[in-house]
Amino acid sequence: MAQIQAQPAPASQERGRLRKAPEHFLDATGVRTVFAEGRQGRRNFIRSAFAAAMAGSAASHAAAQARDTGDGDPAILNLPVHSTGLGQPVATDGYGRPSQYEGNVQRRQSPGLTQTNQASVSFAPLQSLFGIVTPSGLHFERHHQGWWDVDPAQHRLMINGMVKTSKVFTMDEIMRLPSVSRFHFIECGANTAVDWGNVAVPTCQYTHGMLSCSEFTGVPLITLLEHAGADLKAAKFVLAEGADGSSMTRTIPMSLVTSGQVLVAYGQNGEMLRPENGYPLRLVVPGVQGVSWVKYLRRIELGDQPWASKDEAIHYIDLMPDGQHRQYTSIQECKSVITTPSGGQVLLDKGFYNITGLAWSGRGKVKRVDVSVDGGRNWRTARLETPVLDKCLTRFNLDWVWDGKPTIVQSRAMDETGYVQPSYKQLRAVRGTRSIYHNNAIQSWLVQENGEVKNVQIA
Ligand SMILES: Nc1nc2c(c(=O)[nH]1)N[C@H]1C(S)=C(S)[C@@H](COP(=O)(O)O)O[C@H]1N2
Ligand SMILES: [Mo]
Repeated sequence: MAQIQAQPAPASQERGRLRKAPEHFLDATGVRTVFAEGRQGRRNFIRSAFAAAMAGSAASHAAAQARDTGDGDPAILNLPVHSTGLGQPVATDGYGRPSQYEGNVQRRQSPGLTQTNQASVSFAPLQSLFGIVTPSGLHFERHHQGWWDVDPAQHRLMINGMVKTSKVFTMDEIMRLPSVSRFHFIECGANTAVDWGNVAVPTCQYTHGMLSCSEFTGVPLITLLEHAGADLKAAKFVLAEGADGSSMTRTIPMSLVTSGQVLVAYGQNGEMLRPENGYPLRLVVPGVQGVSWVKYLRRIELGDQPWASKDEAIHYIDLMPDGQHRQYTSIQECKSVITTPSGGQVLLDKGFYNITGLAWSGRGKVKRVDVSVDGGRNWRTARLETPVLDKCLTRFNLDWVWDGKPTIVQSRAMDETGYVQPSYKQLRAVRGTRSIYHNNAIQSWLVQENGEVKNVQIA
């Protein structure tokens, strides 16, 4: 059976692939098969794909037979220590850790990006993740002025501007209010930025890894504004300000707030926010680029026009082909990426593979993802795995039998507004080549004859 290696340090990735035994595939298929012949047909397809893969290689055929009969495979014949000895007692450090064999799954800093002392980025290892939730310890980070572990007892949130009375909340007061929990993605506006100019970025961790998805828990901002007696008729915008040295300030349209979507969040994936993600309080602005998700949130001001703060007048603007800048471009448009096979991975053999990836849209739910395995000539509709949620990562999967020849794999997402993810050609026709932010073009991965997967761009 063909397996996939990840580079660098392939061991853990390979183990991950081996966990998917054939029967497991069959059990997990279910709900949304796109094959006209239905579930049974798909079973047959997978079975014959495996048979083809086995027939393809005499060596792997022998190995598979040895595994099936237990004949000669020491991993079957010899009882390991963990089957005969006494295991560990309950973990005593009070907070669990991943397996020692998963040490390669880490957020990483891009070797290609200039790191100033504390203005930094780490990327989430998308190629190693399953489902849609990013484990908190692997959430990407973007700090304009370093991160802090802020004492919640000292932390305050002030609400001022167009309100009856300015109000200051303690964390205890905020956490007594009615809360909601919602799954949303957060994507830095600069995700995939380097690919505007070139394709030197080797892996999907670095091309798309300023993207994460969590269950956030907190209080809708509108609840706090009502407490302060906000003038919801006159106020058109809120300004959100962080308590770190970057003086992060962002204007957010009131319509997003009154719809109840914007949260003042303290929870992430069932526990308090991590310090690097804004502990004890951050703004959650679903669908909007990461920079507006102000961390260490300390102040909300209501006003009737945008503030044009440094983070929206000088930074986070897009240079257009006509020499003008686009400003206040906050929504993250529909986008997707195949995470396996992706740059840096190696397909060890021809045969069956589960193509898998992530799709998302700042305008709502993902409606459809099409996948091409021939450089964009033909497209097949992938299975969207449940749940498919509003402004949230959506996992897609597609069965594929690789014939061993060089080819290009791509995914193209569509959201519920009918918007379709553009090609680089379409994107550059409108936006030129000198933007940094909001690159949502279709990603192409070249699978080479030796199985190595590379980042390429198709005009
Ligand atoms: N206070 C504060 N908030 C901030 C930032 C920051 O540097 N300081 N960085 C912003 C940017 S540019 C992004 S992309 C997201 C990153 O969130 P994360 O570090 O939790 O992934 O936080 C935003 N909020
Ligand atoms: Mo960002």
